[in-house]
Amino acid sequence: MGFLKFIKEKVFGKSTSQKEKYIAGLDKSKKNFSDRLKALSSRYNKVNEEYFEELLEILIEADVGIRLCDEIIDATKKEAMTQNQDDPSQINEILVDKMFVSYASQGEDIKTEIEFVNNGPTVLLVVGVNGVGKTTTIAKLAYRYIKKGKKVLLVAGDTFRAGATEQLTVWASRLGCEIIVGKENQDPASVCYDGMIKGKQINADLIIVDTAGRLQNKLNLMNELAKMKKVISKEIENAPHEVFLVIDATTGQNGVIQAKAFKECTTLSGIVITKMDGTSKGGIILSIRDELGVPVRFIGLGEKMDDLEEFDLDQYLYGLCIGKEEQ
Ligand SMILES: Nc1nc2c(ncn2[C@@H]2O[C@H](COP(=O)(O)OP(=O)(O)OP(=O)(O)O)[C@@H](O)[C@H]2O)c(=O)[nH]1
Ligand SMILES: [Mg+2]
Repeated sequence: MGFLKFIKEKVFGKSTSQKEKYIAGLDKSKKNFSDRLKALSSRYNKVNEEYFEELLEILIEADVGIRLCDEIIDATKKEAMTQNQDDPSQINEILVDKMFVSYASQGEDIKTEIEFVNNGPTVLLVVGVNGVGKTTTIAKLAYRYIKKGKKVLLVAGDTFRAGATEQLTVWASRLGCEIIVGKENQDPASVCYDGMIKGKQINADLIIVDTAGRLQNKLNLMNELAKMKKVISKEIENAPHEVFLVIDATTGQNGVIQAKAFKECTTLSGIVITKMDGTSKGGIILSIRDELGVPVRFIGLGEKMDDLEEFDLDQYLYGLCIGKEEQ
């Protein structure tokens, strides 16, 4: 069975609303990737070295990342030799299969949802550079877990950017959840402290802490995050339980560089990739996973509150490689 058929069958039994979101959100990426693969295979009768060079180019332009691109192409060539295959469309299927394997072989951490602790609030710290979509993602996550019956408290730890607190406050009132805010320029760690106290007092299930997106220098960032974490863990044992780094998919390989810098500053338990709907370079997900080894937990597929989906490799490959035309 061809790999695309295999993906179709796997996705068949999954949530259709999720499938539609993935298809719509990955439409631009699909045009830049799978439509180009198809166009390429129609220009060749048999594959040759030049064909593989063009394949490599398509992968690179999808932002898969050079190291991983080479690895995928090498594996595709090897498999083609083993199968004695030179039909271009079959080679394209082998390529997609190798992309799947490259992601799946990074480890069995299929966990995407936040894991709640048994007693007391679970704390999630959300970090990332300016404008990547942290605050929006926090609102989306709060919406998701409120819908699941969890009591959520937001903590506006970004006290530096004018308007940041207001933005989160607007979301909190729309979501109908509580929020702890600080004064302008108040030490974010002290806002965290207030947040933890409040979370325990109201028996929150989930406390989500927003942070400022400044990355002037690594030492500064490291110190600030360490201070926030220290205050949080002093009030709530083993907290923060999760630290999510938010990356904007439209920033391409720059996002990967940012991610590496953050990983050096603090322990990350997951990555959220936002604005997938706004990029044609959906291969960024594979690249991030390859270079960081941190699992992608959620992806943002639009600006609305429910435009956040847990990351699902099958749905992702379906959206990237098949899309709406062939449903
Ligand atoms: N299309 C699209 N837009 C998004 C997505 N996520 C966030 N945005 C938009 O990105 C912009 C920035 O989002 P914010 O949530 O304010 O980003 P931030 O990281 O909190 O920014 P700072 O607080 O300035 O560091 C907003 O206009 C959001 O609507 C997404 O998944 N898709
Ligand atoms: Mg923000």
